[in-house]
Amino acid sequence: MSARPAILLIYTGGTIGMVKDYGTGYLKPFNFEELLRHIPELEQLDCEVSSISFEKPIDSSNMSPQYWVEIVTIIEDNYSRFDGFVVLHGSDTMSYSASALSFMLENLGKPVIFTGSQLPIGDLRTDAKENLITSIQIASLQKNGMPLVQEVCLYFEYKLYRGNRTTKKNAEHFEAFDSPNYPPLAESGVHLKFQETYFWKIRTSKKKFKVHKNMDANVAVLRLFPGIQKQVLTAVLGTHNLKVLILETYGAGNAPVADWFIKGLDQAIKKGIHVVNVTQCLGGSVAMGHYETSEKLLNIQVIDGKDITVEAAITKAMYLLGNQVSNHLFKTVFETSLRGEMH
Ligand code: ASN
Repeated sequence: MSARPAILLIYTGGTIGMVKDYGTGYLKPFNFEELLRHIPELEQLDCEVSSISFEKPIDSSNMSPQYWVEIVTIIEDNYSRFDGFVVLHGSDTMSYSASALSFMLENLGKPVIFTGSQLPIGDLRTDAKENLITSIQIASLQKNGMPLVQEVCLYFEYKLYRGNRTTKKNAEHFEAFDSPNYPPLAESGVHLKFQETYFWKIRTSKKKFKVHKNMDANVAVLRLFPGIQKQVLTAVLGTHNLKVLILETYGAGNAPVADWFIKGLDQAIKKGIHVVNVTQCLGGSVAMGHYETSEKLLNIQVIDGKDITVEAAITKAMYLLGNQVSNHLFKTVFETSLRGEMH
């Protein structure tokens, strides 16, 4: 290891590196060298910054599990040579990617910090510089010769969050993310203040780093709404090869008690489809059995998503399916916190 921490910047795309196409008026990604040209401040940081870019940077609305594999492979190939990683990513699906990587990188002993921006780096009022510079600083911090942060995080607008606890909450404000069920790991003001008691590293530090690349995307999400029709449920559950259905329920995990609804789910579960109960509320937790309207879900063995975000639930499902967790263990493993994604 070099005396100055070595940080690898991984550029995937997103608004941070976009320019306006004057022909069409749309924002589209441009190349990484261009992006770096806008941040001469990087030279002043007390670490060695190297970079690697997707061959074709993407708007993160085009994100997919194949790209997650590309990112984790870059991290795997460079793991021993770098002290920390900063992933530049579009904000639209950043919470999905940060959640996915938290599962794909098991026993991570180094920081992987996702960041991006709401305005392109070339814009006068950009939020990109602060986000990027502070992310690199956080990634380079050491304590007793070890990286201070040893988990997948998301840094945006002065706050460092556990990545798999975040959700994008605003398309306009610079404060685009929230972590409704878990406190920020750090806040950046005049000083960078860390809340180390909330860090995840304690449970992982002694075990060997392992990268998982099989993500099985045979999952679906169904958000309940008053008036939902039977044929909608039937159509979703009839999806070819469906293995996990994430059910976005009301409040503390409540759902209609109508026969067609419960029977439909029950039959699907008996056929081997896993149904996960996640609340559509921004904050708080599922508490199955608390109300009569969730007791039936409990009885038919619906999985308790507790206080997990939908983003983390989807990517956790893909990860568990990809790792071929057996059908009879799936519920127990899903209900266990693997990377601090649920209580
Ligand atoms: N559409 C952009 C993206 O997610 C939004 C952003 O980065 N602010 O790539």
